[in-house]
Amino acid sequence: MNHLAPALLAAALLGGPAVAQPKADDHSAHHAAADTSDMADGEVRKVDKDAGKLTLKHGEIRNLDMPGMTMVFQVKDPALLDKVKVGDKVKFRAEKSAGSYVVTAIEAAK
Ligand SMILES: [Cu+2]
Repeated sequence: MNHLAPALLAAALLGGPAVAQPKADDHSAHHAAADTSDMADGEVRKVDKDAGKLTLKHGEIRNLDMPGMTMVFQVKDPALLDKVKVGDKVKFRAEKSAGSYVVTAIEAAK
């Protein structure tokens, strides 16, 4: 009986690639957990509170398949604009909604 244990252990280890690879391209995992690893880097270029818009010079946005550039975003909640000012380095999350890009979360980068 005992000689079977190592084989079963090996099978168990090899059978769990989903949990063994934190870098796996698993979207459901990072949507479920509101972690910040998925956030893009940016620098605030302009804040337009009246229009609810934000201009960011941003790095790659992986969830949108977008390379780095400077562009205007809408914001999901105008209160997000109170958290940042021109020149701030930020981490943010953006989503595409009805043909425009919307910042859904933003925070100052440390
Ligand atoms: Cu862009």
